[in-house]
Amino acid sequence: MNTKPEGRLALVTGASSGIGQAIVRALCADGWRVLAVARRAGRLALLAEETGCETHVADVTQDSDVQSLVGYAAGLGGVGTLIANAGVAIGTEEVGEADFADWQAMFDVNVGGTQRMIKAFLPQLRASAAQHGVADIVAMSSTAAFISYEGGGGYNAAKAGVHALLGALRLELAGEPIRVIEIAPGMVKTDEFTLLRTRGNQAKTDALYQDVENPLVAKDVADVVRYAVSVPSHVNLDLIQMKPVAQAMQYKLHRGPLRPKL
Ligand code: 8X3
Repeated sequence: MNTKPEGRLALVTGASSGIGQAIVRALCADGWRVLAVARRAGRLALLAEETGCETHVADVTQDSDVQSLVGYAAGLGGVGTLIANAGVAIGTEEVGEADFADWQAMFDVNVGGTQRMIKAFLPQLRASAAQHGVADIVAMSSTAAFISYEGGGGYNAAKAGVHALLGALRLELAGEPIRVIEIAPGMVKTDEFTLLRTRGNQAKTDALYQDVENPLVAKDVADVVRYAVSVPSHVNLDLIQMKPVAQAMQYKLHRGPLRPKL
């Protein structure tokens, strides 16, 4: 039997844009109560108007923000599904050139934000698991966690860190009915991710997606998340790697139409 939301609360970080926003939409449509979390209040307000989600402004790199978020979520009955989606890639400099401040910022959001949220919400997740028989931790890594590429060093390291901590967590939670689900997307076309990575260079951003037939979009990833949290509670889709068909791997990106070889 598929796992139903049953009034449980799903918390989504990085909810003001891209994949996070799409996850909020998908889970609300599936009947979840959703708490959308991000730094940008205005965007959260629009999302709440559209979907009926709850919202709370917080920066996952700030302990005090996360603590006030814990209190807010407790007031809503506690979190049963944590979706640690907030992530960022900054810059494309090579290892020998990069400014460590950029790497630090990536580690703070991707690794630190994920760990901080898991640590803060484990008590609520455990309480929800006790009540419903299951709780979920979904975290966004990337194909970049597994395959390095030139100019990706800091992001590769940050996402490899996310993958590594989830592996440890899954072992540490063995024996508890808590699923640890890692989603590792490849090329996803969203409004902000690559633009931020290229420091606002629109031409460079457009060039990346040039002639790629159907890169993944945020909704594709959201649909996988909604599926992963809805499968029967004994099924743990522990690592899901997803890429557009045009991307066999980072280095094998097909530009132009996809055609069968007849
Ligand atoms: C983003 C995927 O291909 O830019 O997480 O590394 S990629």
